[in-house]
Amino acid sequence: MIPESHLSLDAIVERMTARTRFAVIGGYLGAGKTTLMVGLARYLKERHGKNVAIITNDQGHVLVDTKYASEAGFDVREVMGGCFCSTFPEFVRNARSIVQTSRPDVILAEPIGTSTNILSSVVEPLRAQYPEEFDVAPFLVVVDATRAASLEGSKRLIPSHQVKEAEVVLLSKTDRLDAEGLERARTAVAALAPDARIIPYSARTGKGVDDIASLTLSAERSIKVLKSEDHRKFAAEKSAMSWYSSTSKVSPSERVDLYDLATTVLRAAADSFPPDDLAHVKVMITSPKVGAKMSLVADSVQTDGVRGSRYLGDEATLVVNARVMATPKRLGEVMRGAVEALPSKFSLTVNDTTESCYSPRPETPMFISGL
Ligand SMILES: Nc1nc2c(ncn2[C@@H]2O[C@H](COP(=O)(O)OP(=O)(O)OP(=O)(O)O)[C@@H](O)[C@H]2O)c(=O)[nH]1
Ligand SMILES: [Mg+2]
Repeated sequence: MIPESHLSLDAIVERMTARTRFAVIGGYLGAGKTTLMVGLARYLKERHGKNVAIITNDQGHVLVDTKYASEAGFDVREVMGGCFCSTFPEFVRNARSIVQTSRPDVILAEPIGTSTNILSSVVEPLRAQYPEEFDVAPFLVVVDATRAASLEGSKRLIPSHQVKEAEVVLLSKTDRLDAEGLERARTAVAALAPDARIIPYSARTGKGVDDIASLTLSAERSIKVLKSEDHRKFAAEKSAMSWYSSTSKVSPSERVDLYDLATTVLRAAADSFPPDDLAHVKVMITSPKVGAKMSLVADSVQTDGVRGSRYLGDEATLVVNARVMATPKRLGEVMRGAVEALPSKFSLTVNDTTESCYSPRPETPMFISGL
């Protein structure tokens, strides 16, 4: 972006009164929302010179997603304490504050992965109530292409409901599928959202990211109207899931392999719960010199990013976020146990751990259309 000191007065006024392009990127836990937001933000900055800001959302405590996006160098705001739908004023306050402080060309916002009725309770109110401030892009929903075929006939209501809300479906992880698998994923998505455009992409290879960037920068607006589903319908599914988040200080006495450290925590989750119940477990380790982030989604462990060397020699912060179909008691025991057991497996101490573990309270959406 051209610095304000190099612009004419007219250009400064235009920039100050211009509406900010706004894209809400929904989709289920582990689908690939944060990876896409950070990749897209980088792409828009490097290829198009655009300044991008990010809003993350969760129930509470320290978020791996926020740390990951901040480490990538973007202005990030967190909306905590529940879904954007029940914290809408805070969501808008954050968006306005970002506009004031970093004047982004684009804001990308990620609702919690179990969010429902995002089109009617967030995207619609945003475009209807703030038309002079925000230019709202079609509602984008990320769907994990490797799991799309199982949407049909699944007992779970939330993932397929999210697809039905989409104006554009972004099919992620296509690098892990052959042509036949991709076709199956497309067919499954089209059956749920016949009116939605489908853009397959891979955050790994970059394929398709240019199409998403073009859409993000286009003048295309969100127009879809969809009757809200009764949010009580999803309550049991949401409350069957627990949220664990913790931060700890990790001090190695000898150098420790970051992959081994992160994998040990993920392995404890993988060994304790069936893959279908493991929505998303994330581990991030950061110190001034090094950083690593790894994730477990169902039975798939992936390294999402590394900074510096793969060995940790100095004091670091360890953040663990786990979203699992289990009771808070059981999830807490497993994840706390995994962190507490680290000193018995590596030459390090773990101190100052803070944690939260609970099943989210039912949400109260502020705007419900057509119930
Ligand atoms: N192979 C592959 N992996 C991907 C792709 N996109 C995301 N991932 C991986 O999928 C996992 C989950 O990605 P996230 O971006 O954290 O998913 P999310 O939707 O933000 O998840 P929540 O915040 O839990 O709702 C990570 O291990 C990513 O590296 C992709 O296109 N290809
Ligand atoms: Mg995320």
